[in-house]
Amino acid sequence: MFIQTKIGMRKFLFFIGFFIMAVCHDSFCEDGYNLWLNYKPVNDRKLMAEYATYFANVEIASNPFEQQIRDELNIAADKILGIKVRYPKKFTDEDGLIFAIDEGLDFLTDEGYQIRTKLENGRRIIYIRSASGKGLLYATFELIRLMQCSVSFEKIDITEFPRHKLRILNHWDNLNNTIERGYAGRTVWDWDKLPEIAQRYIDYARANASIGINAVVLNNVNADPRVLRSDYLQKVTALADVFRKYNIKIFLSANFAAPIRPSATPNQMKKWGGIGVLDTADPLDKNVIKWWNEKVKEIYSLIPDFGGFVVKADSEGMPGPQDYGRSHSDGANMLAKALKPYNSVVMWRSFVYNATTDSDRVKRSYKEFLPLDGQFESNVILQVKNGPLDFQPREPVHPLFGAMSKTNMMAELQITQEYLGHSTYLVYLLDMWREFFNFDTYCKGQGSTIAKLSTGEIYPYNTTAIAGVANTGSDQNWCGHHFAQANWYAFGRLAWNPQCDDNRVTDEWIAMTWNCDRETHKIIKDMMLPAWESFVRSQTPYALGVTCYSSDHFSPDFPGRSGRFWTVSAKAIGSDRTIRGTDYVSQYFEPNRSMYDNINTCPENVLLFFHLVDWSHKMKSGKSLKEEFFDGLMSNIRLTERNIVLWNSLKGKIDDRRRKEVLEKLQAQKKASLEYYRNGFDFLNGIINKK
Ligand code: GCW
Repeated sequence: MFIQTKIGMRKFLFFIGFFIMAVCHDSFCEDGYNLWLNYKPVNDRKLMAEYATYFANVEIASNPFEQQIRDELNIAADKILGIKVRYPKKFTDEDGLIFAIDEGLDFLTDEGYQIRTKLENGRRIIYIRSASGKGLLYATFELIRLMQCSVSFEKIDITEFPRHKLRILNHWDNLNNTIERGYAGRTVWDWDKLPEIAQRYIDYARANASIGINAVVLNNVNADPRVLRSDYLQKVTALADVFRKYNIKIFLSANFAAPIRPSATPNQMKKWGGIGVLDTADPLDKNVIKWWNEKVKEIYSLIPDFGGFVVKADSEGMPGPQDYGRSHSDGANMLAKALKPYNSVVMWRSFVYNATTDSDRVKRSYKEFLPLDGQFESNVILQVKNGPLDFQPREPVHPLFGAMSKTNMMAELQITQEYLGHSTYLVYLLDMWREFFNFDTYCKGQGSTIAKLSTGEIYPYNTTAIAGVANTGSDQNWCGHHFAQANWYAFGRLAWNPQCDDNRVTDEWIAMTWNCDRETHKIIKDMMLPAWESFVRSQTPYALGVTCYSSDHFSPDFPGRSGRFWTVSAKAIGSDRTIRGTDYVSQYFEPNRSMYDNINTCPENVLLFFHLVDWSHKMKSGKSLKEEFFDGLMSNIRLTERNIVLWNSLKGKIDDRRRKEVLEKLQAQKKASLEYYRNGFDFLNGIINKK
């Protein structure tokens, strides 16, 4: 009876709290800053009351992340439930949450966790268990996510663990605060003010932790060597101190020529010079080796859990071992040896396309790296872009995946929409990454998918990792476009588990970000899902290749790109990469090689990447390539017009500022799509009709 009254009172207070919150809710405050951690009362009051009962009785085992767990529970309880969390000295005999360390769960790694509801003596206890505090931190965000998605706590039974050990955001951020291929303002790191800490760093770390990202490369792979200078390392240390609290490790992009003396004309790339006093950066030179060993030692004295380096070498003007007649493995191994005593890694990028290697650009990276298989130190990871060309809207999978069996490999995906309409277009990338992970390389027979390779199920990589080039910046909403936040979110969830349920990921993001009713949710999803495919059909039909302008990677330039990345005539369009052409197809395992080689078995979505196809070629739809191609060119216009109508139908359902900002983006997208269409249509149609 006593208990019943107490529960009744709690419910009463809860409803009062809810009422006050609902009245005070100011939709004008929404600016996207909170991302998916946009804690709001959920629509179902009964559920809210249920959640509230648990938060009155919380016990957290002592662990290094205890404070962050408490902070997060407190924020969520305050904003979602309008209550304060109670942490009684002694766990009471009511419903409650128990966060416990259970070393027996180490088979889930130290980041995995279980969340289970148990009925004990007529009350419900939710046990949140992990082998370490890291898992408890991730479980906390999961628990909050359940509330944001209106899932009842009555019967939770969740077991989770990450499939990649390192889940990394690569920032292409420069020390002058600009971002290469960034479309959301300037860098989040205020290099001038650091080591002073800003709230934004903490919120950035929270957002990443909430989706399981546990590593960050702070600076551009086109690396300014000064980031390794002692004064910059102080700034990096300050960020590391913040991020550590959220289980995030810091990595740096290292300029291979850092040991040499500064250049008299510090310009860019090779002309930068280094930050040292040497005349060479030859990886076999003993002074160079000594320089790196000392630099690494200095870094670890400041950041004991420093993650390691990422290196772009001998690529697009960046210095590298080849400048000294050495190989990629010589270069990578020298750095790897310096890092080995600290158990950390070098992520060596495979993005090279030296013209002397092969006349077909897409063949070059494979040809340079495959012969080095087996020559890399065990703490080197080869970081390979998803496709062989360069983050195109659609490309086949890079053939190095699966081909190198004695080298740790990791994928580099691009979250920032360099070739996907910047932050002007609404393009949801989950399906693109799904296609990548599902690809079967056949390297060890059927079922050798990228998802399995990447998570170390096919070859026993020493470390598994995945990187996404970040789309964050100083814009209030972090990503420039409110919908671009979805790509950051989806990347994190895929990095955690590449075989996650896509539908669920999308639904979670919508529910957590927009806090909307069911109908609105459906419309938002409907706007997102077709966007990637539609973009491909308009800008890289059938994986044709680059069609955008060379410097901005946004404006249309079909005329300028034809003859370079693909060919077109009145008769045909595409690239012949078959055995009879550049023989790129032979970089794939069978049966992929034969499948791509044959125009009848080559999947149509990559047809023009592999074949030079007659305009009159009959497609599976029954239409000619020409008909389908030109129809597809219009799909971005059609989709954008439709999305504008859908978005306008949500007036009154979406908070004002975000609604207006998205509408402005959609209108800009419509204008840009029209321009793109005209450029493609006029040029190609002109060629076809040329007498
Ligand atoms: O996609 C290209 C970009 C460059 C980038 C390079 C790379 C960081 O246009 O801006 O440089 O790839 O990945 O190294």
